[in-house]
Amino acid sequence: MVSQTKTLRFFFCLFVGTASITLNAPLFAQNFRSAWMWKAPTHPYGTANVIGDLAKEAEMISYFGAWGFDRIYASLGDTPLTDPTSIARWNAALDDVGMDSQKLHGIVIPNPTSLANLVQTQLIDFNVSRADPRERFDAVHLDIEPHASAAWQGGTPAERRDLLFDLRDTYVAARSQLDNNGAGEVKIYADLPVWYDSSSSIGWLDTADRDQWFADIGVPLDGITLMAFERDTLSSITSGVGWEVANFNGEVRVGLNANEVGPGDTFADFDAMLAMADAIELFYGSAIGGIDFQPLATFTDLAPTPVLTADFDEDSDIDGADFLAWQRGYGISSGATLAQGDANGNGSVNVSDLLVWQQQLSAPAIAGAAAVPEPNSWALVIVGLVCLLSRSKHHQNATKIPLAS
Ligand SMILES: [Ca+2]
Ligand SMILES: [Ca+2]
Ligand SMILES: [Ca+2]
Repeated sequence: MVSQTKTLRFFFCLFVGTASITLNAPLFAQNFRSAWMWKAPTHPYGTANVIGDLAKEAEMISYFGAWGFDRIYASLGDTPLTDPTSIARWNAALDDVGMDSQKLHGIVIPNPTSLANLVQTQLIDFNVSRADPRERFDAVHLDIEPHASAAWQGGTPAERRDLLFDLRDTYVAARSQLDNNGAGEVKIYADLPVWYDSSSSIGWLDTADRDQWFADIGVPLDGITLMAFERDTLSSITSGVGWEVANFNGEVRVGLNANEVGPGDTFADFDAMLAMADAIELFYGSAIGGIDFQPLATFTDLAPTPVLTADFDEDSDIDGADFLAWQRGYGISSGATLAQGDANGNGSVNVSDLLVWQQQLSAPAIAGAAAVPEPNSWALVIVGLVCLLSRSKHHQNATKIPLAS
């Protein structure tokens, strides 16, 4: 009992000490990357296998940090109805590390009424029921592909243009549904192929007609991701996305296809795809919002598994000394080392690194590790810390996403 009391007093002092560190954390230092996280029930990192499993959720979010993700597009279906507790936890955990949670909808035929109903029942009802804003979705992410429909493939150019106006009206319906039902703060992002502006297969009346359509979708949408698929040079990608980057009124990101990696394919290997992502970001700078990978499942198969370690002092255990190293380093936004508390190797020290420490403390995996004291007490400290640190998050979000002009 004596040792337990002393231990608790020690943690209490730690907690009080933490309150004195700055609450204005610097910007989350990273590239701006993301991926489409589909249900993928046969893949360990499909939402079907991650959401609802606390340990896998935390592992996934630590990996997001290591890969430089600033948001995730997750296909969750009606899980906000069937398992709201897990969705709330997932959204809050992403929020705590400065990531946006975007609810992904993959649809072929644009339909304003059915999308408005989906957004109402699967997102708005959930969001308005959560008192804690950390638990809410930040955005709807729409992957609507009329060009994949039979109507498009068998249609005339004029009929394809009509389908794109249905698409525009579907975006507008989602925006109205959010605005009119207490969810006006929720953003909308959409995926587009790179060629809607340039293909003669679409019966635009003239360039003004095309320009007006893009201007129209810029009203309901906050941003678009242009799917630059089957293009293996920087110049072929910039020729596909350049018009939209210059003209779309909102954020533009570029999507790369992780399914096009291998000998003889678009990218010879994973490193070649990442090098292209770097080249695109270097070329456009802040004129684009970032690079997205489709899909997350394949991306994770290709990417080296990030090394996550919370043994910051490298003495082969995970304990309070490592926590203190993290606490001293907390807030470093770039160039952080392991010794400073960067558990996921992304150069910054934040709650994501604390989650790694928490996981490894409660499940010590290092050979010869000493007995770990009082994980429940540590959990209390973490709960308090996460509450404190999350207060600064919305300040970060307000400034972190560059907009195309
Ligand atoms: Ca284009
Ligand atoms: Ca250690
Ligand atoms: Ca880190």
